[in-house]
Amino acid sequence: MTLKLYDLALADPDVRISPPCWLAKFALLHKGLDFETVPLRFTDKEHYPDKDHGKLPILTDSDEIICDSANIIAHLDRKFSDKPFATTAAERAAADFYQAWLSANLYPGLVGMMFVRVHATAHEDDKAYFRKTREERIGKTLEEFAATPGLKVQIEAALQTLSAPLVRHKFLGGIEPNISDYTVMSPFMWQRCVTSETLYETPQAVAAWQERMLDLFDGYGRKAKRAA
Ligand SMILES: N[C@@H](CCC(=O)N[C@@H](CS)C(=O)NCC(=O)O)C(=O)O
Repeated sequence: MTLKLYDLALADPDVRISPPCWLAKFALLHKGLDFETVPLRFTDKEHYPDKDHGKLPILTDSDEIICDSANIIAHLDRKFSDKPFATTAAERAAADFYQAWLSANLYPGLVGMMFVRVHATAHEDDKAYFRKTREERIGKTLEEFAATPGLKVQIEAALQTLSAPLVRHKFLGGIEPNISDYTVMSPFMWQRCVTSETLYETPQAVAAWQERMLDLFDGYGRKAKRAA
């Protein structure tokens, strides 16, 4: 069995940024699997295992091609069922809540701050593509988007909510990390790999949890290369 994760890279092929790619990597690590990552840039589409899908992550498991982080997680959980990502229906329900919280509360502010920074660190050959596709999506320039009033306040409010479970629990999964932790940590890995700037205040309980997440799997997240 050969597991290969096709992983989005910036100008430096060792800087891997994408939140869904991070989710897939945490999932593979959780299962204790050996896997290889293959860096691909935004415009490297001809090397994507599924060019029509055109997005990463993509996992290849021997001859099978699995696109989309949700399908990768389902595939891994089906095939390697001894270490489930969530063990009870309550944990799965909580994971659905955290996914919705990310989309509604954290991502709007974070994306506003991050797009312009991803563009700055993208490969020269990717910059025009990244700007065009993202500006079409947001309906303004990356710079106007980054200047949206209230991004910092929005993120800090979201993090106050996230600190509520983390004041009392080591992980969102309780004593051990589960799929909720991997899902919520993934955008913070995006930020960490793209920029070292302090963009907003992080509550102590959230910062301590992020440190625990960085330490998991022999410090896989902590060791990940960051853009210069
Ligand atoms: N729903 C997909 C989202 C994948 C996705 O949007 N990936 C982005 C990177 S975060 C991508 O590969 N974009 C390529 C492009 O914009 O051309 C998943 O969870 O895998």
